Amino acid sequence: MAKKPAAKKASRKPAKSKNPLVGIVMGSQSDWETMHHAADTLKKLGIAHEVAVHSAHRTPDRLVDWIKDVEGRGAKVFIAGAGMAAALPGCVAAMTAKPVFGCPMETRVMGGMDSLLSMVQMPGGIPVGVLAVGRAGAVNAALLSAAVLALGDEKIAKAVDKFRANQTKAVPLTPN
Ligand code: RP5
Repeated sequence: MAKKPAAKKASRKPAKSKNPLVGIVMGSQSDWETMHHAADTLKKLGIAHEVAVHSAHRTPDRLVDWIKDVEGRGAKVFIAGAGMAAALPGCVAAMTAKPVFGCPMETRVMGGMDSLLSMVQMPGGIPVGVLAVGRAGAVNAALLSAAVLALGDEKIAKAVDKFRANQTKAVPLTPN
């Protein structure tokens, strides 16, 4: 009988980017299905970023270490995706004064309402900018990060303008 190929193990070695401007973190591998849209959008805009999985509940120490490390390497904005209790963006915001955008994951039991309400109810003083549940929120978190960076970076500003112009051009006048 043919041997089954061994299941791919989750990477234990973090893939460090050289000079990431945006740090994308998610609470679980299961969030990547949605969060890759944030990374894809930053890639389209040519913005250096780093992607990591660190959970506020399951790997809190690792999360703290990563935030300090990636900020030290130049990250100016953070995007955090999480579902259910969704504490991750709030935890990131507690540890950095940089802008933090939260992406609520769609969930099986409550459709993402749990993630959204949990994420948006930050105590005054520690802000998290929360986007829409699911894919649209992940894309918009990247675009909002780009808009923040564009304030001080002409190249990124041009890339954002180009993205918006192409998006406008792609909207048909009539349905197919
Ligand atoms: C959260 O719990 C994660 O962000 C994820 O959305 C959710 C479920 O995690 P898994 O059980 O799929 O790993 O912390």
